[in-house]
Amino acid sequence: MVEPFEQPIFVTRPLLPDLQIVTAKLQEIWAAQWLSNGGMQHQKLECALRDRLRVPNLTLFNNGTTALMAAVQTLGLAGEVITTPFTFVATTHALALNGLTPVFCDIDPSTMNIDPDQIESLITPKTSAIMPVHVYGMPCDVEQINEIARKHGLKVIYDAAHAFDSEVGGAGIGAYGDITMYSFHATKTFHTVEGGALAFGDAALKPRLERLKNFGIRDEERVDAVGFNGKLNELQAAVGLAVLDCLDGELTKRRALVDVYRAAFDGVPGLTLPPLSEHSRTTPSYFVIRIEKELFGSTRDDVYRHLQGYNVFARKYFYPLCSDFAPYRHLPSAAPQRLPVASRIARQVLALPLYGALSAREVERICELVLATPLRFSRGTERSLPAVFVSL
Ligand code: T4K
Repeated sequence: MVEPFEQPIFVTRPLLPDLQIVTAKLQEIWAAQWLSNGGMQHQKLECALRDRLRVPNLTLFNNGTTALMAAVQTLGLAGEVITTPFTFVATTHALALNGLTPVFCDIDPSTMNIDPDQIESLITPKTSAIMPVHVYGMPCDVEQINEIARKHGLKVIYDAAHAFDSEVGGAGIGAYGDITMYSFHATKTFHTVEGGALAFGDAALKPRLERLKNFGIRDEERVDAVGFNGKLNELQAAVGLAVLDCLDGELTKRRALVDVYRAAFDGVPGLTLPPLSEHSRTTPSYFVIRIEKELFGSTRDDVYRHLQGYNVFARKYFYPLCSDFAPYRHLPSAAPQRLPVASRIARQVLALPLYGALSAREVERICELVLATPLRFSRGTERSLPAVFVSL
């Protein structure tokens, strides 16, 4: 019998560095009397992240959404951009807010990323770019996407909001595409409270991006682009430096918890676990299972509600699909019959709690609750718990 958790267990919790380390950095900021507009902490973080992410060029932003918008603007995209409906809505908004038409492409049933085999059929004379997302930190098929883009003369902007630590073929994920966006929101594995960055190969983009995020200002007397305020401030950059120092420990803990989940759910009929790949590395941003009622005996929503009854707040990332939201559902590419895989998977996904401060024992309890759901919500689907729980 599993007792409800005394404190709520959320899908994630921010990585909080030792407060004394943050305070010491705040003292440096106070001494410098420099709070924003590319100060010392900002410069240090930009260099540290460029090294850590192994990318040639990087520029910081105040969040991932403004970073994506700047990427779209600096590449001068127009017309249509092929993207995935299975993402957080900021991906789609970054296109629409810039007057672009998102064209939704169905997803791969295994990786849940944009299905590269379907991209070419969506290309029209109006297509200017592809915007794939490394969903849950799992790399897209970057080689095939790059090949399609090269063949058709399209730009590629990757949304790597979840993919800070992801790699393909030993290279950091930011090495692919024209521009890669990272989000450093508090809920991300690496964060600056709110923040983001763009990584890119072409060094000529850097001054343009820096102008865009600083109101388009060239110098004290010239403004030569319609820019906005996308700057990361010194306090947040300082938090980022402190978070970066403890990130490896967090990643190790999260990967160990992923193993606990995998061991508990391995072979359970109706539960699909995130795929494993020998050629790429996934950031442990989320642990997302897929639940098929016909085999598992309960729906995703049954499990979601059951967990809530025990003070566990899993999330249905990414349901509904972006193509189902009011601003986008009128688009021809948003029709559910054109997105059969994404439509099915969006009803099955459940992101379970994953963060370093959770203990293995807590994850085991969450697994037990997931597996016990049919006993509570459905009749005739009872099954015994795996051996790992016999001692609980
Ligand atoms: N592209 C993709 C693929 C993205 O996933 C995102 C953001 C973006 C682009 C845009 O990047 P940013 O502009 O945000 O940098 C959260 C985040 O707010 C959002 O950043 C993130 N994706 C999205 C997937 O998740 P919500 O509405 O689910 O957040 P919320 O407030 O419900 O938080 C989730 C859980 O985290 C809470 O249940 C408790 C916990 N939490 C949250 C915060 C903020 C904490 O424990 N402490 C905290 O401070 O969107």
